[in-house]
Amino acid sequence: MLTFHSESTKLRRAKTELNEGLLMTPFECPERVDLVLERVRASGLGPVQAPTRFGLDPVLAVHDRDYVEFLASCWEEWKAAGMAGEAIPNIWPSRSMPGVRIPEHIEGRLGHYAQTGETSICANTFEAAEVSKDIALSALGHTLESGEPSFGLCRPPGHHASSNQFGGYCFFNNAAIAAEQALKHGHSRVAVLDIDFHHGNGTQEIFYARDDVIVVSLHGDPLHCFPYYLGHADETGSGRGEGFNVNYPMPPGTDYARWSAALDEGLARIRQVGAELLVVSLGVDTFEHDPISSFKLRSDDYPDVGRRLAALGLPTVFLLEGGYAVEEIGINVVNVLSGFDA
Ligand code: SP5
Ligand code: ZN
Repeated sequence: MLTFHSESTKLRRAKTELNEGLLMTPFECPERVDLVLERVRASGLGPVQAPTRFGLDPVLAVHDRDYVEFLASCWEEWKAAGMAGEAIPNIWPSRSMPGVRIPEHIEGRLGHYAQTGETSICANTFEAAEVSKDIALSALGHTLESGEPSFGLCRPPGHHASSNQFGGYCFFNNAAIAAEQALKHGHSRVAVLDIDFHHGNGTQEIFYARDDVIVVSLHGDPLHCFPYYLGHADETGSGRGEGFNVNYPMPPGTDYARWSAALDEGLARIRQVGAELLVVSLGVDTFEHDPISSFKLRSDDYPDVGRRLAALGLPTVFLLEGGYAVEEIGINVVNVLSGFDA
């Protein structure tokens, strides 16, 4: 399998993440890329290739222009306003003051475009997000041309990013951008399968009213897990999209037996609707030792995940989402990919 990678994904190196009431070194750190790449190389998965550039048009196909412009200028505006640290949102248009007017001050605009407060914007965040979606689009391009699977070593991740908000370490929704491009290329139905521990709320929002992209997500029950406010089983899509959003929330402590049963159901639905291409939002924060998650998947469960995905028989693009701070991130990612290739 071909891997797409760029050192430029490491341009974003945030210093702060608000976690458990403390400003900590972010879980979503550049070292993640090195750990995965090291394992890709060591395992003989296949060649590693640099992405090509695609510009912002494919981004604007899923994200609002004002949101993209905000991301492009946020850090410079934040510094120009004399702020000492990184751009951390701390005020939102909340239920009691629903905002329709976008403020001018960067502090107010930051809250307008943010879902969450843990993700700070720092130097080169926009540049890294651009490279990350170029990796996704390059991987998609390879799979479209060859029919062969590909792996985009994306960073920052994407699945929490909605049409107009960042959060959960995500800025551009790489999987949504790739799915949308696959449709432009001529496919009539694409599946996004999200196996990151966290619900892919951004991907869900982007395609919620549509039937040309089916979104299936397996994740920690939002009653107990980030992103808390979306990801319930009764969120099934709207209008013509009804039935094309499928959520499998599972409780903390979920092991591979339970998780893989949900996976099989999700795969059956993807098969049933006749999807022609599969985009996998590949998070390995389902791992038993992940520092911010609570599922119990083990390293030797992951090859079987890859085998089950391969059995669908679809052209497949894997895009990295979450998976944190442990040596095993590389092992677990490559276990899925090698299981698929086997
Ligand atoms: C792409 C992705 O996986 N994003 C996840 C973002 C989650 N950020 C908030 C994490 C909150 C963790 N709280 C941990 C409590 C554990 N004791
Ligand atoms: Zn995650």
